[in-house]
Amino acid sequence: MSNKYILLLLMLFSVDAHADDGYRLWLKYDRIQDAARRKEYLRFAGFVDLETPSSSIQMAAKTELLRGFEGMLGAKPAIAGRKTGGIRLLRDQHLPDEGFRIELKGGNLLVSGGSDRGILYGAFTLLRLIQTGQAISKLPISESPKVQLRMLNHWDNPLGTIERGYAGASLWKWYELPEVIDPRYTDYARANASIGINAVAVNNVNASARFLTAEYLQKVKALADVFRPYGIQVFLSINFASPKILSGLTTSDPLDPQVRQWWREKTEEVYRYIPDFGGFLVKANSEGEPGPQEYGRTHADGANMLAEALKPHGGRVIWRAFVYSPDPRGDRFREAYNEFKPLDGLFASNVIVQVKNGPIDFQPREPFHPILGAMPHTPLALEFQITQEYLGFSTNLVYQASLYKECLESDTYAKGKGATVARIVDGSVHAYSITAMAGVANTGSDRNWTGHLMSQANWYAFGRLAWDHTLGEADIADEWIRMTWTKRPEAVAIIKDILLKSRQIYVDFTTPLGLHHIMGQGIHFGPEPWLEKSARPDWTSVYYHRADSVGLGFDRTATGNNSLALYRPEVKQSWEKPETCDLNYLLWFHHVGWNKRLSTGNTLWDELCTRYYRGVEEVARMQAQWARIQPWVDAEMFADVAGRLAAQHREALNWRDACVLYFQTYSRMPIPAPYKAPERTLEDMKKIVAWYQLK
Ligand code: BDP
Repeated sequence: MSNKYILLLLMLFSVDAHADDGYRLWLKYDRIQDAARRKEYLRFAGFVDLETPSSSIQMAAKTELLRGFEGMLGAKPAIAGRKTGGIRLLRDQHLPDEGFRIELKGGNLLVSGGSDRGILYGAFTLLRLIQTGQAISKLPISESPKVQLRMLNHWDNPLGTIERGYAGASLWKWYELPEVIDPRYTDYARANASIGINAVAVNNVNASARFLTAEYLQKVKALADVFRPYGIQVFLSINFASPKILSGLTTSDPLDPQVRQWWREKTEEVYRYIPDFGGFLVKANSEGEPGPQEYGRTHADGANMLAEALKPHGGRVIWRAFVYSPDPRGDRFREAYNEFKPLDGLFASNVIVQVKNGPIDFQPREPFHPILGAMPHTPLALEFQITQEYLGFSTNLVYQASLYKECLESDTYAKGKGATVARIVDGSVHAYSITAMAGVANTGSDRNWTGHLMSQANWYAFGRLAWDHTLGEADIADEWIRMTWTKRPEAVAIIKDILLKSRQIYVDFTTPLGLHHIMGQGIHFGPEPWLEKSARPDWTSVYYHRADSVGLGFDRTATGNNSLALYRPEVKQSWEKPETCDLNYLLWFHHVGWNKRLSTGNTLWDELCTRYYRGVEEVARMQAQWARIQPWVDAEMFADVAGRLAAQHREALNWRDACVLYFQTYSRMPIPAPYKAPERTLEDMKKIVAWYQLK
């Protein structure tokens, strides 16, 4: 090979070495540029000492510290026999179980934890301090999680597809497992541990019974073995009809002795493979999944049967409240409430009921679920969606910490003022014995994990808020940007600004003023407000927006179906009158006349149009802002986001034109100045949306 070629190859490699594909997430550990800061931490780069070298979790903490120190400080702590100038990892029984403290002591950095997990979280926190450029004078720091189970729910199927996944195929390569262990499983576990996630359900809630076969349990065991050193417990979603499907029993009735015996034995088998198995996640009697109601039994009967089988092993049942009856005449808004509220107090002590943040289904904006605060005797877990099923898949930039915080800070008034959703979920309002927060994962086999690079922020923010719901969305964004993109202040400010407004922008160009469930049927992408036929009325759009010649919106007050009455009087009162109802929720609860003047001074029609148009303009503004950060961030990552923003702009225009043209057929009013009527017709838009759905 000639020298010229060698030079060319070298050049190619060096370009490659700088290009970033996002694989490393927020755990980049690139060299710290600030020399003073580097020096501060270099003082402790001598060694990492473990209290218990045989502990695999402590070892994982050490490995991570070595990796981080080498990357960020250019020093691998490995000096044997030194007493000062290093890091010591230690257990301290006075600390809360998963809590930690980081302090300077005896010339060392001391990371103590209430348990090995606590140590691990302390180690990752120390690395975050260095990564985000914090001074060592910030120490000491003590933290402990507010919620016990901080969990990801993967909706992954045995054949490698992901229900509502937009970042490639499943991370879990079931065909290769248990023999082949993809190193990516470890990187996945590291990322989770770095934000305090300590539990994962690896398979879809629409569960294949296959996951409980010996063949699959061996595969799941292989994953559990990789996750264990990172403090992550594995759960499985189960199919309630498994006794029938797998063993040919004639029934799956939870009160049938044979069925109960089947679950006891199956559970014992699971624990033989995975001694620290977390438990079962269950979707039952919902959207066609089997469940106890088929046998005239209740959700509590079903959950308690599983709870009994899990109890001797310390396992838990997470029973989902996302149910709606096959009878489509009621309002789905009330279904979970109607079915679960009467069961309050009837669940076994190792059952937790998992509730979606809103009463319908992960819409871009929902009022908090009315059951939150209404079950004082049953621990309730909160389920958020991290994957962007209703938030534009992986072409739309939506920072969901804003959505999570809005829900967490909503006041349920369960015990008077201050009973926020966060305080219901962390157990402080009703003294729940188990507490949990789950996020439906957005990870997949895409090299950058989440499809949209900016969606990594949602995984990150979910974990941070599950750890500590009092953190602010801006502070979380700040940390994430510094670790993922750049520390350059101008660029941090721009990216943060984009993140913080992105969710409202998405709401504006899709479902402003409390519109909901008007997206494309089935795929849940793009607009389809005209949808009027489906298998059930509550799967259409017209069911939810109720547009007519008079106005728009779903009257859920006393003059309508009165679902609003499910909330405490204080909450109800705040949304009861269209004049005083928060505009964000207006059309969730009211049918409002097109000419009704809103608090903005505009009529409903003008305000609706304004928001659709403004939403599109704001996407263009995000594009312009993004263009300004180019000099300061990785070129490959920059270009990827720029491309997705352009796609988002195209999609936002589709939403705007489809919705204003469609609603105009009812309002019969012109598009208000200064906006111009769409150049496309409603028929054009229907064709485009049909194409979206490959119909
Ligand atoms: C809906 C999804 C569906 C899920 C369901 C659930 O469209 O794919 O199975 O939620 O949460 O939003 O069970």
